[in-house]
Amino acid sequence: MSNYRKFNFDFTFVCIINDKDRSVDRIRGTKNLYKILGVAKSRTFRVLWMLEEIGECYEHIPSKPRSNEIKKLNKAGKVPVLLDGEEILTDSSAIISYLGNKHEKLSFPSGTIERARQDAMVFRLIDEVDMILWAAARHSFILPEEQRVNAIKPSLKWEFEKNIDRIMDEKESKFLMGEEFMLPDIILAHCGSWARSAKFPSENKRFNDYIKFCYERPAVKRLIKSTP
Ligand SMILES: N[C@@H](CCC(=O)N[C@@H](CS)C(=O)NCC(=O)O)C(=O)O
Repeated sequence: MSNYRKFNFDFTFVCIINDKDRSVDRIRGTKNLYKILGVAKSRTFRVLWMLEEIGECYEHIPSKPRSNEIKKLNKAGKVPVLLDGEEILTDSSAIISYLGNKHEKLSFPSGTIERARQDAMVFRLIDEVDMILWAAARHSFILPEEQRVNAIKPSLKWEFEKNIDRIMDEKESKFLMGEEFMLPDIILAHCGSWARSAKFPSENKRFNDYIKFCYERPAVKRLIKSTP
């Protein structure tokens, strides 16, 4: 039995978006409606963005990391968490890859060379971009105060910029995987926006133009308007 089946959730706040006719009743009755848990100002944004891009209906429950609601679904207390029926899925990159594969959008089919390159890009972004921002966040407000090392930040900043420069130098087309917007673009553009709000902005002009371009997509505009 999955964890989700064992718990009877009574979500206190449910925000429903991506409902074309705004009918809450219609949405509630929708079979296979995704539920995405996690505050939008977190990696949850990547999943919300993916769901908006692929046009799937979902409920957004803006639970906080480490909240009891989240810990019941993910013992690590981390967001995002996606509920697909009774199945519980964690990790933003794994979730958007799953959605891309399942709905055959924003992702190359598994077993193809293009998909292997897409996966390599996702893992690279996690290693070289996400992990650096996360280390900076941990040493700012996540770790217990006595474990934080402020002096690490200039080094992280330097490494972040170096990695971004290299990724941008290698990017030959409009988007990371070519002329089409694909799921690795969600991860990188989100990291770019996260870096800015973490006062970790890149000075790479091509990168800044790329983030702006990605954030101008209708899917993001809808999200920014409707997420708490
Ligand atoms: N690799 C995971 C990381 C998830 C994660 O660390 N989420 C943060 C918010 S963006 C969190 O919930 N942190 C709470 C904690 O670390 O206790 C993902 O991409 O989803």
